Amino acid sequence: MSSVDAKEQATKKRKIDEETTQQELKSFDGFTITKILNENASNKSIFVLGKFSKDEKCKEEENAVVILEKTPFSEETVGNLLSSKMELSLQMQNDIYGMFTGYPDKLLNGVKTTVIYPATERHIQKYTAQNVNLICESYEDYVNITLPYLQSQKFSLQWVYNILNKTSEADRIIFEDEDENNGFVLLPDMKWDKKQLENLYLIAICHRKDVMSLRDLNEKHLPLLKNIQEKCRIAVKEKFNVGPSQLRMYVHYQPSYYHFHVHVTHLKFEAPGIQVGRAYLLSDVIENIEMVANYYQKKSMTFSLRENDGLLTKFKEAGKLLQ
Ligand code: M7G
Repeated sequence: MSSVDAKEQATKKRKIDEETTQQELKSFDGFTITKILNENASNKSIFVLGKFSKDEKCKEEENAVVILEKTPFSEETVGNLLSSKMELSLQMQNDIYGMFTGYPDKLLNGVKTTVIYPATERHIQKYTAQNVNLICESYEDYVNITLPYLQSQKFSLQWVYNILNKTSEADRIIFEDEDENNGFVLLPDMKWDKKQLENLYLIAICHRKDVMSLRDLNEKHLPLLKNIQEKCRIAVKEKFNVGPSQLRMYVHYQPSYYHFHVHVTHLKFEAPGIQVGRAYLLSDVIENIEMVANYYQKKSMTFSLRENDGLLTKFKEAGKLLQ
């Protein structure tokens, strides 16, 4: 067997091992917490670094990042919650005011649990609470600093290719346009548990593999961008009865994953990552390119980078920090 074949087989086996491990995970028995990476009281989430104990099915000594999030209430389930199945324990009573802790039925008490295993150092950095710094990147900086760094460091895109070639999440696809230039797959983002429409979060991933980010877009990509905009609007209206005026469609710069994709969220949802300096409305992107074909090869982009981000170090080394 050639060394390329052996490498391919080892990658395949590793992927199968990883998927088996995730599928067979039934509880956190044997999980040890190494560190709390971040916690957020307002959106009721916690980001934990840990390890699974020695188990044949789990790779010893490999890190796992676990994200726990309490999910919003919904009109459909609140009736079941306020029933005889909910046990109440009185915390305090004063006149007409009572404060209780309610213990709902376990089916109504799910916690959205995301497991990234094995987690790489970049995952750990991504989910660790850190100070952030504002960077102003000219196109020249992009070519000289950002691009070389990304080419050496970027996150694996295996999960994206698994979606595009239907080896993962095929049953979750909401819409697909198979065209190799302008086509894309629309499916629920990992951030959405599909329970409430108010926090609808979908992701449209384009089929073509030659667009890393906003920086690569020019007038040749207008048909792709317009196709995503138009067909996502139709698909979301048909599937979820959420109209275009209730949708926020945007791209991130910098994204975490450098294969072009568009975030599609409910307008009511203050999704993580919609802040200024990160999210760019798809409609603005289209219009900017219509006005100036090479807009994103001219425009300086301002974004924040976390303290431990290697890209920040590169900007610091180049003396490009805002003073
Ligand atoms: P991004 O702008 O590259 O980075 O978006 P962000 O994660 O910092 O926002 C990538 C999007 O893909 C995010 O909204 C993720 O939640 C989503 N995502 C990431 N992974 C690994 C998966 C996955 O395996 N499946 C799905 N459906 N979505 C994912």
